[in-house]
Amino acid sequence: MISRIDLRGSLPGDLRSVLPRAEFDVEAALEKVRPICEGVRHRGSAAVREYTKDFDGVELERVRVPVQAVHEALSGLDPAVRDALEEAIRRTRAVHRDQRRADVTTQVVPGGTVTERWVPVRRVGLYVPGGRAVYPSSVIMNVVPAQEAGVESLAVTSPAQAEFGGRPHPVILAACALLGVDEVYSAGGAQAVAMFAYGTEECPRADLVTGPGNVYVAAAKRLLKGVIGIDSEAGPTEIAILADGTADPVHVAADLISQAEHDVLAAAVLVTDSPELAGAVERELAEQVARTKHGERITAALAGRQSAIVLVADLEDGLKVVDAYAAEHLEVQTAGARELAARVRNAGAIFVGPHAPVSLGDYLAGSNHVLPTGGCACHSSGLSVQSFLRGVHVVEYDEAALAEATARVVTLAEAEDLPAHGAAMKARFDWEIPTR
Ligand code: HSO
Ligand code: ZN
Repeated sequence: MISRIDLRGSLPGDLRSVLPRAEFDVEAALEKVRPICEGVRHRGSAAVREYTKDFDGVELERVRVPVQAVHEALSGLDPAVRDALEEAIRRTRAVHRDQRRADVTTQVVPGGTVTERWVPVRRVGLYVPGGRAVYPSSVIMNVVPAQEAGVESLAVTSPAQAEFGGRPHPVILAACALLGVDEVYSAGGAQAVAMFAYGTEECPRADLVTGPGNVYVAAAKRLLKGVIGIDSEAGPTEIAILADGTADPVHVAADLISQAEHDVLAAAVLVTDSPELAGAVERELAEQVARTKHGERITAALAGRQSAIVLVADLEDGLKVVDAYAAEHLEVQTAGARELAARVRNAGAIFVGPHAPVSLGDYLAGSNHVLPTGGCACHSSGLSVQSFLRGVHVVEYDEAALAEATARVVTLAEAEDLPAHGAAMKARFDWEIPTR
């Protein structure tokens, strides 16, 4: 059910081109989302409601969920789910609180300082997927870093669900209530991103939108980037496992299956130097998938071109492969896993050793599960407090420090043929201003 790629000979120069990857064509979706975004831009809430009717089959009177309904969702919440959500919030908050940044002042010269001031984005819109996937855990992963960054105004949106009276899933509402967020909208897809970008009668515009979604959400983010800030485009989920003969095939197979469960486009990639492990994992996959609830979806994901078992000559080559792949999630299940994991450059998050499955990170490790996909882990980070902060340089020089800098500024300004720049310096010291 899963294909093999044999790289035990010499590794190809362009490793990425031989590694599997999901077909996630954001470009192709752009033309579809463009009129939707324009509709919301010009017609506001009426357009959001119209698209919600078309795509989600729900007729909304208002896009915003009444505050009372958000609070009421808590009373219907299963106590065990509440306990688990609360513990997830506690751990996630502990990790993200430590990511806060202090302002840093550098004394450049006597009398001259530059301070890097970290300022939270004022208002953010957080997208929580809905439909087949109901992710209250994603509410936590978006809201907690924004709150810890000091974001003042937070709105959550999630697709309208016909079976819940047109509102997002009640556990999503309950998670919002637990986090103290009561501004929630029943909107998904491109129209939700456009609602945050342009604002509507019901929803004031936001400065930034974050959170994972489907290809239309990704396309809307690409289209509206600039009108609104975005985190990343987030494609289908990915797990890569770097394992040797010491790994337990039962665990490896279970972890591959766990992420394949998300989507037929989800990617599960095992990179190993052990043909024995490869064989054992293949047998385990067949056995475990037959027993699991979403077998069909998982089989499609494992059999898809985005998933594979990659055989390598040794773990050194394995490292090169996982770096080239730049997985959203990487597990290292080898002897000396810690040392090997420390040498990985490209991964959204790294799970070290036999006791750190991705499922732990999806819910309760304290780490964030909104992570770069599609190879973007070589240049981007997962969601964090930093995602909601902007660094602002604050420059303070006294008169003597400015005087000392003047000659060099004038020289550089003249070298760039921008004499008015130099003049702005000289003007402060009664120097002759050249006219041209
Ligand atoms: N693995 C997903 C997150 C998630 N898993 C939510 C379960 N619920 C992307 O990191
Ligand atoms: Zn997951």
